[in-house]
Amino acid sequence: MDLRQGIGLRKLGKTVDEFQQDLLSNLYFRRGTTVESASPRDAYETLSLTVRDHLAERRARTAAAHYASNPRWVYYLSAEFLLGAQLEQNLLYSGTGEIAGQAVKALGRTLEELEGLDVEPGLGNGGLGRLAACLVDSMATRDIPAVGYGIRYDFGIFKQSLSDGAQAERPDDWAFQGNPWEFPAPDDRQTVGFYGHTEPVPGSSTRKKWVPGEIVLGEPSHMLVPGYGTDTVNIVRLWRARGSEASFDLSRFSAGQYAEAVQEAVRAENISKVLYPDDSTELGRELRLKQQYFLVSCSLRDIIRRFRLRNSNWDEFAEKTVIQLNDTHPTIAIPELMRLLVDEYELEWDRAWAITRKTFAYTCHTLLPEALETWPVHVFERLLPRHLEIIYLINMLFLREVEERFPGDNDRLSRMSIIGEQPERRVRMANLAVVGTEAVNGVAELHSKLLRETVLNDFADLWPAKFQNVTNGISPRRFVKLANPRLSDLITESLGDDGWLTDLERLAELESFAGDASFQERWRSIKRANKVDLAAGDPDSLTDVMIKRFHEYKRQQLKLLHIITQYQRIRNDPNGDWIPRTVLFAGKAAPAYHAAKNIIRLINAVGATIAADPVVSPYLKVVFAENYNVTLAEQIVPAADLSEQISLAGKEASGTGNMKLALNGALTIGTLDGANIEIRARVGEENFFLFGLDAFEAAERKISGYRPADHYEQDAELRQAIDAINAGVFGDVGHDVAGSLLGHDEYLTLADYRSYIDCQDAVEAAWRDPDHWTRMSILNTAHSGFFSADRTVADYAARIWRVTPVRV
Ligand code: HBZ
Repeated sequence: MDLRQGIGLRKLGKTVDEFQQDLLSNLYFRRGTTVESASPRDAYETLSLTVRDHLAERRARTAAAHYASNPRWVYYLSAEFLLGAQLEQNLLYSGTGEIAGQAVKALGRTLEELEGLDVEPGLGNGGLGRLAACLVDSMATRDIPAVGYGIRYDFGIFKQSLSDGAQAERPDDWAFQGNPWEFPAPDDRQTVGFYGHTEPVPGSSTRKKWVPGEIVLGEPSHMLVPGYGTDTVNIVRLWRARGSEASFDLSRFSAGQYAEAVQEAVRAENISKVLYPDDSTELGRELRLKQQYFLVSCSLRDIIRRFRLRNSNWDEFAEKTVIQLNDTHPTIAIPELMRLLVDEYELEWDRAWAITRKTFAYTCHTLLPEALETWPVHVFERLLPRHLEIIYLINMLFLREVEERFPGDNDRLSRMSIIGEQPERRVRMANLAVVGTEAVNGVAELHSKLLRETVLNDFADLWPAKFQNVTNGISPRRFVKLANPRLSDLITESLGDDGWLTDLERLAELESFAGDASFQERWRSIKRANKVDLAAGDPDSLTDVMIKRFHEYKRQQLKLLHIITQYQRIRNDPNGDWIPRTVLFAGKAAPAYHAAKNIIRLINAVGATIAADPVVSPYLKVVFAENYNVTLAEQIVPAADLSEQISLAGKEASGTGNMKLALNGALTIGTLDGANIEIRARVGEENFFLFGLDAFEAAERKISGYRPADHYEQDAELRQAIDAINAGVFGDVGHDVAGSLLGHDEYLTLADYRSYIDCQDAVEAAWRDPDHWTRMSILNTAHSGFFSADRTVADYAARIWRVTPVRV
């Protein structure tokens, strides 16, 4: 029987009755229960499976179309995917939302209730992980044959709560009750080696035999990634580590040594146990390197398996395959592909190297030196002995190339070497990623420029054409349509159709409504209704949001100084004409990042002091929303009036929250950093609140001997704010924060304080004129269409991947 005939049995475009029949059949046969005894969880699982069936049918047709056309593939390798909640998205992308809403009544439930049971897989830290999710969404939407590869962590990013104003962490056992969106694929299991030694291969100078000392199984499952407005359904394949059968020691178990009997299996399974919660520092833990190699080894073998389904000539590999490395985390893929080609498939080194270099591309997401990954050579050597040998050979040949171009320039050689020598020998993953790829990109214009001119300057000298910019983007489906249905309806009504959802530049058509009084009135009432839904504070107050990971470079402490200044101003003049403001913070700090956690404590202490103050509390409220994640972002973003993007210029690679907020009509107060620059250029200088040093001035300030105390001494309001912290006005927390500001102030918070405060005053002046503010808000939405991830993906496709879409 032709399997593809069977697929037609489940026809699409169902009526409510048919959908209801499917629900009941799934409830009986897949969930094994009845309407009468179904729990809410049963109903949720049943609905999810029914919606999933619609996508599975499209998935089957996509796979068939891809197989038939043997296309060039994009493989997106990422240690993180922050996919967000699935049910609401899949209802939208499968077009079943309306009938499902009717049909679930048969189960005695509402859609909202069941959506509330959908748990988001928190398999990422922040921007980098969410970017991966937005890009796979847009690849499917643009019909690009693509697979995302990642790790199926048992525990995602920790759950954050506040305990006496301090961050507390709990594990995130996200799939504890099962995950209806996931398809196990046990047939595609892989085995991965670690440790051991290498042996020479007789008659070959480059080939080696690696004899691993530990073997781990990689079990794949996948989540569906539907495109919007097209039939394509791609997948994200996630690997989970398992002990092999041999890792269970039956004889020890029989002897009553239960812990010892499973210790090898436990070791294996620990590889995919938990996501590392550090987003901008590298701890250099061996388990982390193990995770990275586990992801890479499983994924590359899978990619090769897929290649060989339709192809046999290795010279076509790089034509049929492009592998995008999401930061350096999967960079061991470069020596791993060399190992597979040279040692296992017996290609000549030069041929293998030509293929490898043409296959990979690398995206860098940072400029912070402490975020650039390096591994001690001795750790690498123990865990991946063959890979280290390959890296040495790659490095030797590469340095020979550099020496030819820049004879006698030994400083350059040591800067560019893949192996750093000081203070200990380390493998520099960014250098390896640049040497082993065809293209390197930053994630916003300024970031890409600074990469070329600073961190990767030597490499840009050698290979100028390799360096590109691809400005980040976000999914307009998730972050406008789903997050902000009221605004979406108004946009669709005003533009005449919903084509903007896949052609976001069409939002520019809103410009003609920007000055229209009745349109403005509707715009304002939508924002107000979104604030009522969020219920964070008075919906008529200026809702000022700072939502992102806590990090000193992002400068939540600068926002805090503004809050304290405002508090003191109101106290000094209780009868002043103050503008009510709700300041909403949300974000997690890495559990070991004490300075960031101190800032969280101080925010909550200041918030409590203000709440208890009858003079100030009518005008100022500080809210800390716990456990920031994709779902919470979808609730906060539509309600924001003001978007805080206040990192020290030159430190935030791009930012993507800035794009989500601008698209939803928040005005930005921000520095000339990351994508803020591009947002400002598009929405117009007059519709953006700019302050602070630029990246060049900031760098100069540091070089010329920055003294934060100068600002403290010269600015009375700043001094009063810091003195209040030190005097214990907000309790006994805050000494550390104040101490680090006055001590070294690594991120020039005090240098930007005055400019920031004055800019906030300009924000309030603008807020006093609602028509003016609303006009600016509309223009922000109208001119942010560029920041669709569909555009980002089109850029990658045209300039880096060189792939063409395949229509299903
Ligand atoms: O990537 C972020 C950048 O800070 C942000 O500016 C940019 O918009 C975004 C997408 O390009 N970087 C991260 O989110 N980085 C991480 O989450 C990270 C995670 C694990 C690490 C290092 C960094 O080991």
